[in-house]
Amino acid sequence: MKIGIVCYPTFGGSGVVATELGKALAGNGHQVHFITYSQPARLDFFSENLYYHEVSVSNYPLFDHSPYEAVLASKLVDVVRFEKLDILHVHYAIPHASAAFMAKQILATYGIHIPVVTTLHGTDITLIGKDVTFKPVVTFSINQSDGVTAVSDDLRKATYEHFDIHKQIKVIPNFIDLNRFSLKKKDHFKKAIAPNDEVILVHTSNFRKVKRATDVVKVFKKVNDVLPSKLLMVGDGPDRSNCEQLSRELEIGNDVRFLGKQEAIEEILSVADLFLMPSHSESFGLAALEAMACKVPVISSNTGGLPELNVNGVTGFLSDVGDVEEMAKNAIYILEDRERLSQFKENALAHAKNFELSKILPIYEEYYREVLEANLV
Ligand code: GMT
Repeated sequence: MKIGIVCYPTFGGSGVVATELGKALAGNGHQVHFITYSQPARLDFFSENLYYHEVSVSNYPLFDHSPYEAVLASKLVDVVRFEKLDILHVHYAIPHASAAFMAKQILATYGIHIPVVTTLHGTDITLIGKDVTFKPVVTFSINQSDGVTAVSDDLRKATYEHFDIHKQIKVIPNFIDLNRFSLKKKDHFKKAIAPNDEVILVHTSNFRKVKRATDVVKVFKKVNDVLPSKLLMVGDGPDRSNCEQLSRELEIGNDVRFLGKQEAIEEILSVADLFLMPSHSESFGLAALEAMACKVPVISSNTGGLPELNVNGVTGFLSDVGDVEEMAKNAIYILEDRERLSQFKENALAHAKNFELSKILPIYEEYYREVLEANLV
């Protein structure tokens, strides 16, 4: 198949999923065309089946805000026509689904009928999408998509709850490439971070408010009071300085390292004993799956799709959003006993295997075929 993929080319989860999916599809012999405003973060190499089309955003002085949706739609028309794509797969509803709808209408005037699959990732539904400023467009463009997928059952339910959707939504969970995300031998790094064999806790995110990264610091403080431990904070974003400030105030600054944005997440996860994800909202929690694949158990909130990923008492523990007391208690329970810790680590990997790329990729391929067949003209 010739597949067009539209996504945010950033470090965010939806961009990562879209890019990894495109790479895997290309590996399976499909021709994959990425259409984004800059090179996706994990697409910095050459492959004969992968193409990248840049959407250049105009800076014409009349525009206070560039009309990205219009240039994206024009680019989609161009790529579909001249590369003869079979299907468009857009990740994140805003504004990709509506841009694809517009492109589809324009293409119809050329006698080209291209099906559009929209994958909902989370905040496009649960946070920003349901805001009145976007809601009519999001509702319309989901209903106009030829196929709709959501990354968890919870997100599917939330979509039906918040929007008037009359389309079937198929749940296709996110996936993990176990060749990349697996426990690596990183003894030197471990020694440098925890010279006295302290346990290592890790948090990775974009430090947006929704991640509640300051709860990570609060949980760690309680763990650090009873267990020799270190915390690695990976990523960057609006809440990072609040976390830095809080760790100074709590006098744990020497045990907390802020590593900023990192590419080789799997190497950092390879030295970790526990992953913390206290998010306010999380449709899936890809970062937690990456941790589990590297044998790291997870302490998370019980919001959104997290209970579908983190099995309470098996791969880690779930608590109510903001319950730092219970999160710390559970973290200590896992970490204080090396044998127990090692059982949780095994369980985390065993469950991560259910989301292996090789299991999820055929589901997407089959879904494309179904949508194509249903839309034959
Ligand atoms: O969580 C973020 O800040 C990024 C966001 C995105 O849209 O890129 O992630 C969402 O999509 C990921 C991939 O499907 C999911 O793993 C995340 O749980 C989801 N984030 C939220 O729902 C807050």
